[in-house]
Amino acid sequence: METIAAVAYQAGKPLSIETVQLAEPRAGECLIEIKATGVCHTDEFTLSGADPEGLFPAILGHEGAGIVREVGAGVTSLQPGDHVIPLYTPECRQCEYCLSGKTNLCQAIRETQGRGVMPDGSSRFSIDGEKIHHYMGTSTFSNFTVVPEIALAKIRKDAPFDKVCYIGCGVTTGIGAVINTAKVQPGDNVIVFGLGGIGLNVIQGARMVGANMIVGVDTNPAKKEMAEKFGMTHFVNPSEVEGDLVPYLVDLTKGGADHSFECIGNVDVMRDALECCHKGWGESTIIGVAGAGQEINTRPFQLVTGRVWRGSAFGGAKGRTDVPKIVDWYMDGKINIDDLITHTMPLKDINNAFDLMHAGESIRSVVLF
Ligand code: NAD
Ligand code: AHE
Ligand code: ZN
Repeated sequence: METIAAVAYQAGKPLSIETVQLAEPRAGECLIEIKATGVCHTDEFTLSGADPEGLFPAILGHEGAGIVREVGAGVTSLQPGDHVIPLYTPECRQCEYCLSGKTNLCQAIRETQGRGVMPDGSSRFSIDGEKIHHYMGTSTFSNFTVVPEIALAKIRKDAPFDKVCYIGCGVTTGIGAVINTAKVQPGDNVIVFGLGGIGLNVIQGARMVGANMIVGVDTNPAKKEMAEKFGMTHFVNPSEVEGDLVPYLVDLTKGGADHSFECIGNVDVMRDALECCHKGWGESTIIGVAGAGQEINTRPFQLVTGRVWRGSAFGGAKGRTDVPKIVDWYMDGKINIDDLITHTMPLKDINNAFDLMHAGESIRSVVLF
């Protein structure tokens, strides 16, 4: 069949709207009609050329929601008409990782996903016979896409696609990092670096679990108002702090954060996020994704004296199990997604989403098909 998609031909260049050939789903795969997709900073990261796994040409996008239109041989858990959220972190429920009970990082198809192909090593996308790569196993910047069954969370049919698509990455990543990865406790003091589409969901999660101080750090003062609405108690603009940021934050939190979160992808900020943690027990969770060749630094003394450095992917969530529950939280009014979706646009205008992100004007842009 043919579909319309935004194709990334080259790093640093705008996406190109193209008619793309899409092969039918093979065994264990489903054809999905994408109804809406968010644009995450990770899409920008890969498009920029900084992603060591970035491949071109590719169809980016990993924050979608849609409807199963066709299932391949052997698919048992889904049928045409089911509403789904594609998962860049699948949940096969069979691999060593899924069975460990220690991680959400299912490895069943990670290797082929990183090579931009389906589990059998081939791509379903092409233009005039030229292969187009998949991205993160999801490729939601396409009206139709093919996704393995193990990478699809079945969700309730009354959930609006244009809102719950954000659960496909940003919402789950932010709230999940607080609940699943860091396990923030009531009364904890929390510092969040970066108040974008991820950081604001960290703030929302911290408020949900009953954190005490929720300090937000961002170089863009325009983020303050929204962050306060989501539960931020103190705002810090690093450019307005006299002297070093770390001692300022340690002082503000009377000894340091119980938990900090880096939601930017800046390795220097990652260091600050660790070092502003409380001596003896403070834990810093890295969510931001840093470019090829970049490394984090600190004095080992920071760890010797009790601070902990960890990371979180997809908020530690097991997608097929947890995503439908997060959709319920939204439908029950327990979490706010609507206010974070600041812009919507048709696919033909998807490059505007990247412009708005670069300008710091959007939280989440959602493309509607
Ligand atoms: P975003 O662009 O919406 O937000 C980034 C925020 O950081 C902006 O508000 C910006 O003003 C702020 N910022 C930039 N430089 C800063 C600095 N030096 N100090 C303080 N604030 C600064 O991005 P997003 O969609 O929220 O994504 C954030 C990061 O999380 C990205 O690196 C993205 O790739 C990553 N991410 C990781 C996961 C995961 O599973 N680990 C999932 C989604 C996104
Ligand atoms: N390709 C990058 C890694 C990017 C990365 O860390 N991705 C996160 C999700 S970001 C979603 O917005 C993730 O899930 N990581 C775990 C994994 O297995 O990729 C690189 O540096 O190579
Ligand atoms: Zn993302």
